[in-house]
Amino acid sequence: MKKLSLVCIALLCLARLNAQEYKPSAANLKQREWFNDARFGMFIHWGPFSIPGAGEWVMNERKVTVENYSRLEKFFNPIDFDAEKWVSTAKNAGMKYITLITRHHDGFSMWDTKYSDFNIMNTPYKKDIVKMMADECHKQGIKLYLYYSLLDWRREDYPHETGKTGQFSGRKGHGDYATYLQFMKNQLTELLTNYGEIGGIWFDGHWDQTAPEGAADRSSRIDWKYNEIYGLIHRLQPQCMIGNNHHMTPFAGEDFQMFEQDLPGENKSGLSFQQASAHLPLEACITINGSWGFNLTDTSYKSKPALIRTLVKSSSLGANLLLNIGPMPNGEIQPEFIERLNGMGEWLKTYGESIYGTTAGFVKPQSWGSVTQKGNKVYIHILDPKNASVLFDKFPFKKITKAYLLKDKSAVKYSLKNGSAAITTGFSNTEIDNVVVLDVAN
Ligand code: JFZ
Repeated sequence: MKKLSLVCIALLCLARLNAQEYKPSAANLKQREWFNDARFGMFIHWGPFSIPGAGEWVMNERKVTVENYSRLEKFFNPIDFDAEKWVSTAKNAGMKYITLITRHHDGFSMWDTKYSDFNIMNTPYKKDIVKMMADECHKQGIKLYLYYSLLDWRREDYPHETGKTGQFSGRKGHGDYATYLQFMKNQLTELLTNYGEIGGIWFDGHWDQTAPEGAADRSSRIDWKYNEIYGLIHRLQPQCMIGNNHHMTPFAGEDFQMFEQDLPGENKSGLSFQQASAHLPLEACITINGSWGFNLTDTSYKSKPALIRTLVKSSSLGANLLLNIGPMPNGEIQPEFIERLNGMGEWLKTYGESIYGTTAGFVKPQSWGSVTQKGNKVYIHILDPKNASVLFDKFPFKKITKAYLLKDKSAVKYSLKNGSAAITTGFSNTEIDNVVVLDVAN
């Protein structure tokens, strides 16, 4: 009996260890570093859901049955899609990677998959979007990350009975997670085998099986068996970073942490009660208007200055900004998005030094602006130009050897006494961000 319980305890410990112990490979750590330096990426929400022009949740929101939704397959014919244009748009915006929807909750696969008929090859378009994007990204030196939904509003084997969403799709059968899991593994194997190097997989949909964000108990109603999914991904492509938009503390096996419509540590969306990880790379995904997928009536576009300030603020919190576009059903990106992206790229030509490769500032964002750092340089981003000066009570460096505007290198007045630093600003201009560079030493 005693022996048996000892064996049980040993087995339990082993199981715990297995669940918790995850040692990222050297290639993975290197990719995380690259990601941390990248700071700016493009999220692309696109697929047959773009056709109704009502966002990517249209199937659920309009209570469209699987049968009726399937009609979209015959309409999806994005004749104006041009991978070269999309990737250069991202590149011109100063973005370093693209996160592309491969399969959203509606279950449509944007690539030539053997495991579902509801895919791009069965549309009039008949061309593998993921392949075209992967080839072009590799050609232009942009890393490709893939969004993959864990939740499916269409498949019978997805555990839909316990799902929070997808209840109006007309499914009658019983979910069967074992076959659904195998399906996901098969599809992920395709994505990680046929499209060259993939920067990461961006999972989403876990929350379909939990109480809402903010609830005390967010445990999942199903066991997703992430160790099997994550193990497969890291085996196929060790550098491939795994992130999961579960809005919780990262699980073992995950390589970055994302925040949805929020900067880390803020919870304006009501989706981000989780704390920012102290050691994993962070990413904030944000929309340009209020929608992820193309929305014909959503004209609430954030201004270029607002978007630039969000990029600055996320950098100052040590996070990447994954800025979303929802291209139109014909494959074109709407002019309001292009205009803002180009504007951000222009700004980054001058100010990129204070964004790329930086780490979080020694202080959190303040009412006047925020701070990023790189080596012996501290970048003070004065986002509110009304401020006459900026004070740091506990300046963490012993010396400031020089202070100047990043824009034109013109000198800026400063003082450093008894550990307190003051930067005289008082810029009477309308700059989006007056970046003051401090050369510091210890
Ligand atoms: C998820 C997706 O549902 C959405 O379509 C988009 O892809 C975004 C990036 O990620 O957003 C969510 C996730 C959870 C909830 C709402 C939107 N939720 O729990 O209410």
